[in-house]
Amino acid sequence: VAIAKQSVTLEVLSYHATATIEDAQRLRSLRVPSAAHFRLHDFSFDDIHMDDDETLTACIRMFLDLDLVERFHMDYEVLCRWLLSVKKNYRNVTYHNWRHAFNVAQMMFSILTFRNKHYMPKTDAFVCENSRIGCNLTLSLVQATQWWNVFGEIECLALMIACLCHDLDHRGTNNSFQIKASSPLAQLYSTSTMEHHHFDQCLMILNSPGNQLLSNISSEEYSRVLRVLEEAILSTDLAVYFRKRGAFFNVIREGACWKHDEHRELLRAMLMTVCDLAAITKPWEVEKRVAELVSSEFFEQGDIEREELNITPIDLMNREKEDQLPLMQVGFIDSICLPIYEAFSRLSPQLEPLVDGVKKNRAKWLEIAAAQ
Ligand code: 5BB
Ligand code: ZN
Repeated sequence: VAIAKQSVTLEVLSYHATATIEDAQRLRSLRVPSAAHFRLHDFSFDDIHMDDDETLTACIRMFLDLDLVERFHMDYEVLCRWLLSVKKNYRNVTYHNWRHAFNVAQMMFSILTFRNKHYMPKTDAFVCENSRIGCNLTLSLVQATQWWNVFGEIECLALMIACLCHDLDHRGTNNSFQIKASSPLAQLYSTSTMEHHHFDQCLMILNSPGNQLLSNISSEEYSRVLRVLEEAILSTDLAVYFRKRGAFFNVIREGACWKHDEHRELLRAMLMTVCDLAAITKPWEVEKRVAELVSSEFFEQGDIEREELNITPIDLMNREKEDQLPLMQVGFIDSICLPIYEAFSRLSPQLEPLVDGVKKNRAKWLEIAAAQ
């Protein structure tokens, strides 16, 4: 078993290529426009009009504005090369490609950096008032400022890397496909198969010469970043979301205190889902376009299942059942999306636009379903 596993590991892990120094130097020479120029703080952000260079300089802008480059002594050229390598290790699949990863990172950035309406810059300590579980710890600025201050620099760094890397080397097929096809990946990891692979790919890039973004931080901080990073990427498995969300809703109901590691860990996991699914919160034109990409990728998996595995795909992946899409989206919204966006909007009223967006899209999908 050990030897079989070793050869599967080699087969899976041997493929990967990083960006060239020349490409890194070219990116390094590009001007980096402001966050305002790219509208990186907008929840309704859309990347459709951006070229690939712009997506890369926008990533640099997010890292600069979060102060990650300064704080973690990142070499600017290494940052450029790392970003290019991450992009390069996304495949040209219909939905789970670089553009998806970039959009997830932008949503994380906009959530980490929005400002509270009642921000009071002169006060730097608040009692943890929203806790009804007897937490008397003093929280710095939590009540008054953004989520950035809840997590701190280390966790923000890990979350941003996680967003950019969370679907690395996705093949456009889901976990159950890996199992059904008994792919090498499924032999390696029996649960959260793809997510484990995304994390492996992320580590491989971070360890590649010229791409070692975290080489200038202490070993204690490095271990912590990797732990948070792994949890965050594994949390993008919807099965993990279903497993953890009950505990998260309980914590919110009973009074969360973000000084508690376990509460913050749940919060980070749920936040990854919020960002991963954020297309469902976007203006209708964006949501419609993205849903078509998601749907096409599902159908393409269905085609492979028919042709290569000789099985009839489930309705979700069966292009003959295309007319079910609008009602599936309503089901997706009701069972998966609305509960989590509503929970976050109760934690931060500034996130209410996300819930409004989901509700508007729900009405649109229902309208289409009714007209059929
Ligand atoms: C989601 C869980 N899945 C295991 C079974 C299907 N469901 S669903 O019924 O909630 C569903 C979700 C059905 C259809 C869907 O899209 C049709 C275009 C979706 C859906 N999922 N719609 C979306 O707009 C988005 Br965004 C998503 C998330 C897509 C990524 C999910 C990848 C999971 C791989 C295991
Ligand atoms: Zn994703």
